[in-house]
Amino acid sequence: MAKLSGIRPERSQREGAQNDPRLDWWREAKFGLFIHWGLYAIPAGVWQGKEVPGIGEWIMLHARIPVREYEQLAAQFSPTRYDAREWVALAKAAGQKYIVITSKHHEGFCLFDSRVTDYDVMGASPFGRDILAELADECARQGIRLGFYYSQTQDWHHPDGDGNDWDYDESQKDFAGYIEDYVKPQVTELLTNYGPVALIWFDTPKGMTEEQSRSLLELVHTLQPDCLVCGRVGNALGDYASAGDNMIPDVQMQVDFETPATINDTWGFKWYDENWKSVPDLVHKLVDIVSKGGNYLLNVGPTAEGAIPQASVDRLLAMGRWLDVNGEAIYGTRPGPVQGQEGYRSTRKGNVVYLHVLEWPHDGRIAVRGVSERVRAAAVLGAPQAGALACHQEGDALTILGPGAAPDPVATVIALSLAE
Ligand code: FHN
Repeated sequence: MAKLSGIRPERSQREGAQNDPRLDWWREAKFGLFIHWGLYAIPAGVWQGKEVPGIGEWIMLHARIPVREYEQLAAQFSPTRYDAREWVALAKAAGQKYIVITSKHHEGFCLFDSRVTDYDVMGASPFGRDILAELADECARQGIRLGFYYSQTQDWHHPDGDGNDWDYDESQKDFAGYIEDYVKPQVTELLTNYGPVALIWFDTPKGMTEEQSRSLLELVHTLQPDCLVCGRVGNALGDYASAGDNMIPDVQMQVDFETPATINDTWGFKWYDENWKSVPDLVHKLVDIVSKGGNYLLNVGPTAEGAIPQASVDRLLAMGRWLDVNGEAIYGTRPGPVQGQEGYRSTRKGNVVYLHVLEWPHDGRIAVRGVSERVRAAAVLGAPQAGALACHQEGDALTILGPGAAPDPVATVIALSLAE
């Protein structure tokens, strides 16, 4: 088993966190909703009439937009369609167990009421509603955990934040001062004003020193001991490891990890990005990640008006329908014994191994290796009428005789009950 495949060492899990019970809910959850929302949803991938290549939330950097020009967008930020109740209900219907929203992305604009800056939704936009407060209330009401993404290193608006070299002279920046006097007070606000926070999703640690990463970790744990810190706090200090964007490790991992992923090709809304992943592709990615011991944090990028694009909604709801039938093979499972076999994945809970058949064989003959315990019965999840499937086992080689066509065209799960 590879230890760090697909995960940069500095974004790995800190020692001791693997057995930490504070992660229990997160290990059970498997599937979360990521929300990237900020001023970048207004230009939506276009600046001065030109389509700007790259991910939508990076438009300020990619088009080298001066701070004084970019910050004017705040005056247009009035997302009248924002309805926290709808967003939370969508995540729940999708089978997602936690939500992570950008409180401040690299552009620097804050979606929450911050005393440390006026460049926030209350001080700089006509909207005048604390987006995070509404979401936190709704998450509490509907019973789903909420975490905050916070860009601790890059801040293209703040003169001492990392990344903006078109307005500011990099050599004059006081990055350490920015961490102490801006990042820490804001993280404190996030952990003080919004009730219990499930996790803080730091990002792009870049040049953070070990001491800086550690002090953020400690700050979070001091303010809310149960709040988790994502591996992108840097210096291998996260409570769980963070895989690269859209990266799924090749093999089963020994660390707790999460793959953040786009549903099309952008995180922040870009009106012309129509490269939507298909529902089978998204479900297969979820299964693949879970079978290797990870969580899938799937992103949506709401529009400037506050609507989650319909294409995202449709896909999430379809995933939820698949999970309604097959959720027991996902939530609370650990990686199963069938690993590294094209077209198959496996998860396990107690005495049941769930065999996920991603590509149904034409003759219905399913042959896998790795199940060395005796299989007592095999049945397709959600299809009790299909009854028990015939199985033959020799050593760890298992053959199951299934129907000629896939019982579920998205992905079929066969539950293998093992002898006690
Ligand atoms: O630069 C960001 C990017 O905009 C996005 O937020 C992703 C999400 O994982 N994180 C960074 C790149 O890895």
